[in-house]
Amino acid sequence: MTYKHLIYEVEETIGTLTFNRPKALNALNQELIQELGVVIDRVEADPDIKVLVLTGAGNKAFVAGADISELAEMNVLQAKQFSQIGQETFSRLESLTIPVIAAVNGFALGGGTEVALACDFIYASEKAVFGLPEITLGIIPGFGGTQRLARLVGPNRAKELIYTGTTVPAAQAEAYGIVNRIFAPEELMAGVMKTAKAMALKGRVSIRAAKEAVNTGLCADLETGCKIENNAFALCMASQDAKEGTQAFLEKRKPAFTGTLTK
Ligand code: CO8
Repeated sequence: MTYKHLIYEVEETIGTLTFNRPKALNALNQELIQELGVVIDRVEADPDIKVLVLTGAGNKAFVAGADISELAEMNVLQAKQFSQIGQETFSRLESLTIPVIAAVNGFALGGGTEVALACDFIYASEKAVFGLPEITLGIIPGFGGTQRLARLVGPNRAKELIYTGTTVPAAQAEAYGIVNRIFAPEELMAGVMKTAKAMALKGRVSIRAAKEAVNTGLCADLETGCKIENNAFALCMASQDAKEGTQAFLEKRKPAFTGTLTK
């Protein structure tokens, strides 16, 4: 299947989704967000995909935000609906049961930072720039940025960035905890793929359980979070992978995970 604004490729067990509107610095228009939803459907339905990577076409931008030329023409209801569809799509991305890595290769502004924040973590090129500059357009982030950035870096840092619209280079974003690792531009994808492949070899059930425990637990108090972890841990113990992983350790060999539950 081909897309107008995205490229979706699969190599072995790793899917790579490339935002592909380089002339507009990969800005998110309504069609692109709809296509993103279709790719998420595909990833959800494909048990062979173990990790999803997001990146941007060209050497300048990951995503330079929502498409400002479209935004400028929207009335209140259209803008509200676009914000809601974007939020829902990014939440679906966040809720995928496999790891999702943002490979941020350039500008990640507005909706670009927002979609990267919906991924499990961010690896960035030295050239990457992050920020929520919507305030300079007389608006605010509308794809979950006020919520995810505040949860990640704390409310005070998030408010400073959002109220001023300041953009920050990769090194600053790393210091704030937005970015996990920084690479030379030509080494970014190799670094991302190395981590993706390492995660793809792990058990699907335990990866899913770990992601659910962290994500769902973060929305709860510590006691509830620990109960969520406890249930997720017990679920892992029902998997073939738990038997295989522990047995492989005892037999001093590498585990071969299948991602299946026992009956
Ligand atoms: N939307 C549409 N087109 C864009 C966007 C964008 N967000 N960003 C860049 N472009 C286009 C430019 O218009 C230009 O097109 P053209 O060649 O036809 O003139 C082309 O991309 C190249 O851009 P520049 O010439 O501006 O390149 P520079 O290197 O000079 O600057 C920047 C690069 C700094 C990234 C600059 O393009 C810029 O500031 N872009 C806008 C960044 C921004 O403000 N992003 C936030 C957008 S709002 C948003 O994301 C809200 C999300 C929530 C929406 C909720 C739904 C209602």
